[in-house]
Amino acid sequence: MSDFEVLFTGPVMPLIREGISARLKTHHLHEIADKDGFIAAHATRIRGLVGGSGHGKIDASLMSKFVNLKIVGNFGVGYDGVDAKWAGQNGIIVTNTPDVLTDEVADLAMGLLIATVRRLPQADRYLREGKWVSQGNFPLTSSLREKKMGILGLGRIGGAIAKRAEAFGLTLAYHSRSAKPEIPYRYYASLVDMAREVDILMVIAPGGEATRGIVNRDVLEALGPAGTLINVARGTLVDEPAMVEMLQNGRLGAAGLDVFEKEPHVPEALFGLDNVVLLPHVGSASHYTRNKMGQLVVDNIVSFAEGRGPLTPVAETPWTKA
Ligand code: NAP
Ligand code: 8YV
Repeated sequence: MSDFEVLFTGPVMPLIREGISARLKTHHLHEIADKDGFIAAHATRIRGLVGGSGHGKIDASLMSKFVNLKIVGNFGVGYDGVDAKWAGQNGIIVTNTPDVLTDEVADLAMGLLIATVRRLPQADRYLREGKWVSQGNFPLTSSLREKKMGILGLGRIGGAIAKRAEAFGLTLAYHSRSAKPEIPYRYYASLVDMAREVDILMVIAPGGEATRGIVNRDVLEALGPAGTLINVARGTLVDEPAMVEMLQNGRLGAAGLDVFEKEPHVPEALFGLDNVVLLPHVGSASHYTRNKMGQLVVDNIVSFAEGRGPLTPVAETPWTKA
């Protein structure tokens, strides 16, 4: 076995644990009671860290404890939990899991959209509570027919959502930092202008400081009482207190949310609202796709440790063969 040692910063799926441990020496920080003692004794031997979106931050203060750190493997395409800028400045590669989850998340986004507009969970509750018998038919709902959807972040997943939405007959527009000339949908340089023009705002841009609160009160006002917000990106993109208040007072029509600012904690005020559909961050959470993501984490770390380079380094930490 090589002298390339890897530290798991939190619990990982067995496929990752076994896949990396079969090739490299591994340690499990979350299973060690005296973490500071372990780091003091072993820090110089650690070349790789593996964590993920749900496993706490991998920030500069953590990475800087490991002077020989070379690679951080992130379980997820979104790597807002890793300080990739600092890693890049300090010669550390960060890898993520793009592409293998794109279709799964796009499917979930469309499912959440339909569930929100056609009120599927509410209809399910209505039936279970015996109201179909006691009160008659479930009230009519809003519709996707003749509707416009604006996509915030027309990247890999946003593009896959757009493909599906076209098949549903939606008229599409998008907002991102730059227009994409090859894309046939209308581009809005201003998010608030797009929100004013559409019925549905689909949020699927990266998290992190650059997008914090980008879906602000003005954007939500522009979307308005008949508007629907779907967020499958990160909770940090939306001004959550403003969103909750506006869903309560009807200034925003409805919301379908897979992500929240302080996961797994969700504002309790949302639980009592009838115009929201809430999911516990399950965009990529199928056995099939999580296995693909896990394998990509393993392949990145092992390929790098064996001198073949990372497979999917993030933009801030490009890799060039020495
Ligand atoms: P991607 O291919 O990098 O696409 C991101 C898009 O966002 C790009 O089109 C980019 O276009 C745009 N963008 C970036 N920064 C922006 C900004 N400041 N303002 C406006 N637009 C901006 O990423 P992806 O693979 O589609 O993934 C997107 C995100 O989805 C991930 O980062 C992750 O947070 C989230 N996600 C959530 C789940 C879930 O379970 N709910 C699962 C997977 C991913 P420009 O460069 O032109 O701005
Ligand atoms: C998470 C995600 O990785 O890929 C992303 O950016 O949000 C998800 O697929 C997943 O929740 C694991 O924490």
